[in-house]
Amino acid sequence: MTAIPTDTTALAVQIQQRDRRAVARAISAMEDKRDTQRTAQLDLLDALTQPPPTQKPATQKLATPDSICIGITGPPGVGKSTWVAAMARHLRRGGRTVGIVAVDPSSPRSGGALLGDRARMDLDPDDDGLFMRSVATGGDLGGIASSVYGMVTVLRAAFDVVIVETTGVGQTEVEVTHLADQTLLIIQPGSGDTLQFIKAGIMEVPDQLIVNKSDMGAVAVQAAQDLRMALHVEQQAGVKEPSSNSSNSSNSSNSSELYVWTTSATHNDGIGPVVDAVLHQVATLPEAMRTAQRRQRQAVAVMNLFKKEWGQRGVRHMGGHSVLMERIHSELQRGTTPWRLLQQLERPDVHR
Ligand SMILES: Nc1nc2c(ncn2[C@@H]2O[C@H](COP(=O)(O)OP(=O)(O)OP(=O)(O)O)[C@@H](O)[C@H]2O)c(=O)[nH]1
Ligand SMILES: [Mg+2]
Repeated sequence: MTAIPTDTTALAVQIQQRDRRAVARAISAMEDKRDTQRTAQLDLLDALTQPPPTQKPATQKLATPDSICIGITGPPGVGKSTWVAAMARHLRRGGRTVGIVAVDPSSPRSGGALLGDRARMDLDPDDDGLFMRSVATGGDLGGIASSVYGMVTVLRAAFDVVIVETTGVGQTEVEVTHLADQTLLIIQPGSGDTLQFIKAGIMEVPDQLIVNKSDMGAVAVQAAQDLRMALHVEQQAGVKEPSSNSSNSSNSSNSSELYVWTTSATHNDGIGPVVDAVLHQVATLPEAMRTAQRRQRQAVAVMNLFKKEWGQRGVRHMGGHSVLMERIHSELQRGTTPWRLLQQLERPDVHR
């Protein structure tokens, strides 16, 4: 296990200067679940999100709000990793640095497959502006969700764009998307996924819908049409019956804003326009809205992580869902970082 050095401020500066070894070390340390590491992890995350003391070098960045985090999700095998690689190449061509966390549900251990992944994804192993790390979940994404949160913060401090790939469309994958400024849902033509997403209410989640493997021809065109139709129907229903779920209604995305793209990741077709549209949308969002949106997503993420740890009993102990949500919101508003807040909440008996 990699430990964080006691001088977290120095490590934070190295990360902000994109020192690869520092980034790799901090990323590995975020996976360390030992209590003894907790304080150092929190100190580092704080240091990464506070303005540096003086004389900021040109390369130095803050973890927020400069950088952009994009979530890529979708069922197994739809081409997410191929898509992420094409996206990374596009961003690098445009001069943006890129950090990638690929959450892998099948791999039994993390990190080791790093170089293999890079080669498999056809990414330049010597490119200093690109960093990639695979994270194994051993099938339990819930168990590592908070580590991924930390990793994203580290990468945000070092790179212009951070991409998080998660496989699946279950509750936890959706939760991970709360880390992101935008979430892209990738689906496979002809798989029947469309129907599944509508039934599962997943349509609320993504900011962009992508039918990949457009090189498959008619079946891809059909899948895109099905999705557009489904969105139209959902939109109509939404007008008649507004969502009563508060966490959904405040989600920035809604079906009327969604656009269905078709791409081919292997043929590098159609990816650039999606990526450019995403960057444009995030960049042109007024600062106040962006802050509000990020805070809302953080609040949902904190609530979900808290529930995962303490269950409904924990929520009741904190005075019920709405009291707890209100507290989370006001703490975030006051500038408490999500991980500090989570730590406070994780010890409800001490902090009440
Ligand atoms: N025809 C076609 N095949 C593609 C396309 N994109 C990806 N593939 C293929 O689909 C397979 C799965 O691709 P990955 O990128 O590993 O898919 P993934 O969604 O990351 O898979 P998991 O991480 O295992 O869930 C590979 O054989 C790719 O070559 C595409 O646009 N067209
Ligand atoms: Mg993949």
